[in-house]
Amino acid sequence: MHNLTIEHTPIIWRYLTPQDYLDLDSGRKDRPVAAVIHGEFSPPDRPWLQFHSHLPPLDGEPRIETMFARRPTSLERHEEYDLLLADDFIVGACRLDEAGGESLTARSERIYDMLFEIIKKYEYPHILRTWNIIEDINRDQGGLERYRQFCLGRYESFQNHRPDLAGRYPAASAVGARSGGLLVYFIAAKSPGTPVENPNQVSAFNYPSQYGPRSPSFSRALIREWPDAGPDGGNANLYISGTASISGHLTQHADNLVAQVDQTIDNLQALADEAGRMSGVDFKLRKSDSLMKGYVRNPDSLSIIRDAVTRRLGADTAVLFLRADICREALLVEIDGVLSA
Ligand code: 3EB
Repeated sequence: MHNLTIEHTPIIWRYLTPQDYLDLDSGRKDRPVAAVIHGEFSPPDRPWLQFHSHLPPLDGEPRIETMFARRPTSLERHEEYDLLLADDFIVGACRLDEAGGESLTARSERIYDMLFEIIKKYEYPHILRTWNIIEDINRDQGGLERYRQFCLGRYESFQNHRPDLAGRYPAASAVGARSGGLLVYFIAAKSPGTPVENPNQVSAFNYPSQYGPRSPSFSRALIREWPDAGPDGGNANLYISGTASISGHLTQHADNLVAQVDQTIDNLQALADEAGRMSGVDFKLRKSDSLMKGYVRNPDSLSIIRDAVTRRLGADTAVLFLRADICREALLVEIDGVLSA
């Protein structure tokens, strides 16, 4: 079905303004595969995945996080999920709203069941990266915080469908929105990546039970080397999970924004170093084609956080700051991203 001369490239990420996004030409060589819309902007349908994150950019300007790849693609729309199929990877977006009496635990298990059924049916068995956006993530419901319910349902689904992935989970982020129900979007591939753990943190899947009845099912980062080089000559992506001011398993610097940023960036650096040690690829945090997202709990803290991040990462690294809740009450900021090398 696909063309015989497929050019493989890494997935390339960009943050676009609405105008640049509207100007995208679907005939270009690097085709858009997915667009995560942050903020209020509703573009017309295009032949790739488009959906809203429910996480508004803190500067008030909508931004479209667009993924490109030099591949033939096709789009499928379903009632509860949309899917973009490329040749050796897919990007999916699964949604469940808050209607009905179902607990978030049950809903989280069901959305992961959906994900596992998709990757089985379409034969993309390796989940590289997930993003989990959870309405009202810190609210207690029926005696258990919704984030902890989410972790419980996700864990059950992993156990039921893919017990082989225990300890080899995808990279992930899990943050809170004010609306939108439950959104899980993901990249899965025909061939695997390499999970990375942070030597300075307890692996999240080994967190003790004080953080909830089941530990979070994610790896701190994941290395993916694609078959051929992208426009800047590199062929590797490092997907870095949501990273915060945690060392060991303990939250650090509960009341100190700048110290939380510093601890977070130390953790990001530790992951880039560890990924480099494992793969021989030189992943750099300070680089113009690194793309980071900063999740900020309190909009009033944006300027302090942004200054602290810029002091460490320099002005070349693109960081998009979004309003989001974070899965531990004392965490004020979390950063994730993708590095290319
Ligand atoms: C942490 O390090 C912060 O449950 O999928 C970060 C990234 C966090 C992913 C998840 C949670 C998740 O524990 C929280």
